[in-house]
Amino acid sequence: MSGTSAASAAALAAAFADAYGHAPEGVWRAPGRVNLIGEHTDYNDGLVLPFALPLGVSVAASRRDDDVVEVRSLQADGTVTAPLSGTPGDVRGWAAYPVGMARVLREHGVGGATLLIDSDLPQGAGLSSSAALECATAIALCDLHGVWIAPAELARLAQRAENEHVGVPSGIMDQSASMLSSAGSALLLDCRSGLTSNVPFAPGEAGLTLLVVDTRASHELTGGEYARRRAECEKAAEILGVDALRDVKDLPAALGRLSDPVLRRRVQHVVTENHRVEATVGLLRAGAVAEVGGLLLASHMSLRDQYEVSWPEADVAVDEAVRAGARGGRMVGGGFGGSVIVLTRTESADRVRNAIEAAYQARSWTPPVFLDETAPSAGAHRLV
Ligand code: GAF
Repeated sequence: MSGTSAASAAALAAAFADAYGHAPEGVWRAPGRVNLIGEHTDYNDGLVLPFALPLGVSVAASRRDDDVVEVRSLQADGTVTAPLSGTPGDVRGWAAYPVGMARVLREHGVGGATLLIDSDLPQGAGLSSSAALECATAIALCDLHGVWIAPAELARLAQRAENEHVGVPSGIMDQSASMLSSAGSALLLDCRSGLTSNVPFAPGEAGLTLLVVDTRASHELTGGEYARRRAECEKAAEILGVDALRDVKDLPAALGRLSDPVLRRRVQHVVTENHRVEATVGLLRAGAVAEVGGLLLASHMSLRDQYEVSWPEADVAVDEAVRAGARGGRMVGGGFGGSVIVLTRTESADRVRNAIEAAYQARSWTPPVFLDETAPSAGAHRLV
């Protein structure tokens, strides 16, 4: 039932009353995201350019005064009740995100709550359903308890909840996109300084469409590959004597100093990806949206060949899209499953979709799902 309308908020409030026997005090919502470009750069102190989707997570909630958080979800069975004083690992699965968030916020004077969660984000599609869940919970809890925390700081606390209470060493991109995005723009975030700037992104005005394709190969950050990439980047930075790969200024010289070919490939990706973010921002600000397609494609090839995080369904979707006339495309998110974006002229969008579907069918893969709504949307906010 999720959605941004007052009607869907009212429906969630009614479901809360059914579930718990009293009305909620409000309904809050936080979006999922697509990352236009800047992949695996956030934990290297680099640049990212995500935007928020119209899809997201809504939370109906009411305060409690017993330092307990009680959560239910319309997408899962059962109720999870956990003390705010609990320890990481004592709650597992989807409930670890809202419970972890509540526990982190407890240090800031936020108390317990009863929550009912609803999501219209596809699970495992790499569109940041976890960050949306954390951020919707965060703004609900802060509002309920009258605690004001700046949105950028809330994004950092949400990242901490995921790192410490779920055990996923994610960077700051997804929570920032969910908290800080504005409608009609992508969010340029400098992950070192925390500075942000809105970059207008309206492909429709240029006769273009950005397709978001769920490849139906499920994405999981809890697997070891994401943590391994982070460790490889930290090792390379240490060998190169820099705080983070963001600081590599002379790429050929840096590559010459690394004897391990794996580390060379990782550094090559991170350094060139930061350049691609800067180039994308320049093109968007100059009104040259169509030219971004080549950078998306370069990003995809770098993620596939240098960073080695792509997957067959993503590679086929991008290849077929380009063959059918798209301007470019790339995998988004952590990798090993999830979604792909494709930038195409609107008049070619059907041909591109058909080409991807036909390629999947020819391989007997689960059909891809094309998201209907992909317009850059507002960050986390209260619905009612
Ligand atoms: C995942 C992480 F959560 C982000 O922090 C980011 O590192 C991304 O993978 C890769 O760019 O979404």
